[in-house]
Amino acid sequence: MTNHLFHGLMQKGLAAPERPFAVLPDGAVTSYGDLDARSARFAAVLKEAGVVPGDRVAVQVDKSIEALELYLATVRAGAAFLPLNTGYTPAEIDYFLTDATPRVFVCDPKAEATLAPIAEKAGAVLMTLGKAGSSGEAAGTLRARAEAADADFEPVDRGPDDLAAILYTSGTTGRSKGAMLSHANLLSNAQVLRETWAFTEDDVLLHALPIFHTHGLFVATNTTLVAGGSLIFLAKFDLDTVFAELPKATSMMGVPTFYTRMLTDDRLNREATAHMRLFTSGSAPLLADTHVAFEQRTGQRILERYGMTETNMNTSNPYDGERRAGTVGFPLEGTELRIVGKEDGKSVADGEIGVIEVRGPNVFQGYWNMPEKTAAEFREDGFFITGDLGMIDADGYVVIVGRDKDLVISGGYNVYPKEIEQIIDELPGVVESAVIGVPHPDFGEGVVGVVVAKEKLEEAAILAPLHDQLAKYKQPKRILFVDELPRNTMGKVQKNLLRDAYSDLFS
Ligand code: MCA
Ligand code: AMP
Repeated sequence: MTNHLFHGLMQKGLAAPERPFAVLPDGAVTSYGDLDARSARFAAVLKEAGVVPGDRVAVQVDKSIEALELYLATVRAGAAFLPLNTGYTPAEIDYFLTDATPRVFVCDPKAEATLAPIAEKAGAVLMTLGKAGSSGEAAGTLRARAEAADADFEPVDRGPDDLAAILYTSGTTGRSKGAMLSHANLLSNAQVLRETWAFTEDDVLLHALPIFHTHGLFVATNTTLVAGGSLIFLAKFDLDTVFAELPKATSMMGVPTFYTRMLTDDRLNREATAHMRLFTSGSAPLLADTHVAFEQRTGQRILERYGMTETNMNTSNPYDGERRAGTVGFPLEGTELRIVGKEDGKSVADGEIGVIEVRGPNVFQGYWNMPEKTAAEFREDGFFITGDLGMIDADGYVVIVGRDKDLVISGGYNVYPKEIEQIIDELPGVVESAVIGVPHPDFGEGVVGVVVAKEKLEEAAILAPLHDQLAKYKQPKRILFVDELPRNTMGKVQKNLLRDAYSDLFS
């Protein structure tokens, strides 16, 4: 039987099961054969728990090889993988489980007691998955059951259009939307990135990204899998570990904060990076200054690319050829990209700014349970409206100049102001609020709440109630009080004026 994504990703690995798939800093190796056997066992456990093709398996666990095995197991069992940011609070998890109604929810053993009632309410079977090397209760129920399970689980038949994953992305209306990604969406993008970036079985990718988003899970992991390469798998981005492991790597993928942090460290120099084949950056704009500074220090030109949860990767600077700072390069093979006027939706001339729209095998199937939102974000001819503003320069490079959507990107994580404003506006003593992003030396943009209060309030009066409701990265780094918010003649809050007024807040 054929499982489009599983077999596509594992083709090289299954042919060479002894080859390493992932190496941990402590030297522990997971081979492709291990990955195959363990994902089979996990798939068998999922099936025993009642998972049938089309079901969702939601997962909020610390980064580990087992979590990747669970991703492949879910695909193998014919279900859709739904990874959740480990920073999400129980209140946020409640929303996702209620909306997605997964058959199974897997969490960390330490979160089990808190999340059990939420899983029960959503009708999900709760299992736990602990850190590698842990034993007993800390290892979790999933691993314990897997030990007794069959390692010959036959991958469930799934075609290119079947659902492989749902990734939630916050929305400008404040409610998160589940982007439905098919087997073909994920496999085609991994294959095109392997070709574009020349990944082979000799590649060793330094993996320091989280694995609950597109970048760390699909761009980094799937591309390595289709190439039959291997990962140096780090728990998180930490400068000491990155510099210790860099000599063994051939390539690294990061968000701009990785590169600005590396630039603050004297260990970054030509010698430390001379053996590296490729550094890529994405998820947020890489400042041209960072690109230039990195090249001056190392001789390496970072390759910037552009994507979205809904579309996977859309464009990339060339592997061979000029990697132009401040641009995201050219549309990937098979992806069409056009720039249209915001009002009339008609293509604009090259060099003019408009909204970026894309179409291709990489573009998702729609939002889970939200047909109206899906319809609103697609044109009749199948182009997806990204909400990013861009232009095409004289040489065909795509330049992202801003966003038509109200979005802040902090350290590569997306923060939708509406979600935070809705909570702040409900707090006692608050008249209204506007959440903005302003330049931040470490995170690129820092989240700031601008609040109009009825009475004198302290920052803590606004920040404290957010702790239980919002993941840490969404919580404003500062709250500023003003007498009124600037508005245009239509009554719309002029966030650009606020951004200008507070542009130096973190400098
Ligand atoms: C951590 N904090 C943050 C962030 N990360 N605050 C705002 N934005 C963040 N991104 C908080 C911590 O909770 C802590 O708060 C304080 O900031 C300092 O934490 P620190 O130890 O410096 O953070 P860290 O653990 O080192 O994390 C920073 C990081 C991480 C390494 C940049 O955020 C990260 O791995 N980002 C990658 C995100 C990513 O993978 N995005 C891809 C999305 P306190 O001190 O108060 O406790 S996929 C995507 O966008 C698409 C589709 C694409 O194109 O790729
Ligand atoms: P996400 O919600 O995580 O899917 O984030 C997608 C958004 O990240 C895009 O719509 C862009 O606004 C932004 N993004 C991703 N890569 C880049 C890049 N290289 N430059 C600028 N913005 C980017």
